[in-house]
Amino acid sequence: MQDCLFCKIISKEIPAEIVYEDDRTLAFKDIRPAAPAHILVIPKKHIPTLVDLQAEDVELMGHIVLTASRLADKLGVSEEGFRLVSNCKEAGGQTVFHIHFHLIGGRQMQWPPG
Ligand code: IU
Repeated sequence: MQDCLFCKIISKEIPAEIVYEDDRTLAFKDIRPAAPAHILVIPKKHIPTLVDLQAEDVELMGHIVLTASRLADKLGVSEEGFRLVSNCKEAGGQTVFHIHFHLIGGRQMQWPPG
């Protein structure tokens, strides 16, 4: 999608610190890390929000969660644990409208989130 920041990262028009890539997924370091480890895992397919998911996206979403889990292991945070979170629309705190999962780790998380 033309005006989507994350689509531009996928097409390499905008640089990012990419930590993993395959045919369906990209993972890169968040520019404003909320913890020692903060990676964004995104589908290459442009889907604006979780509300826009279709039945055909089930396998893709499973692939993203599995990718995040494997990355957590690679980052060394799977032993102590981590958080995988996706914000949806304004009230959910979403600021970039291309589905992404925050993989956050390396410190103790609190609940409930703000
Ligand atoms: P959010 O859940 O939509 O708020 O998350 C968007 C994230 O994208 C947020 O953590 C930003 O720091 C991050 N980000 C980025 O990594 N690179 C960018 O160029 C921009 C935002 I703009």
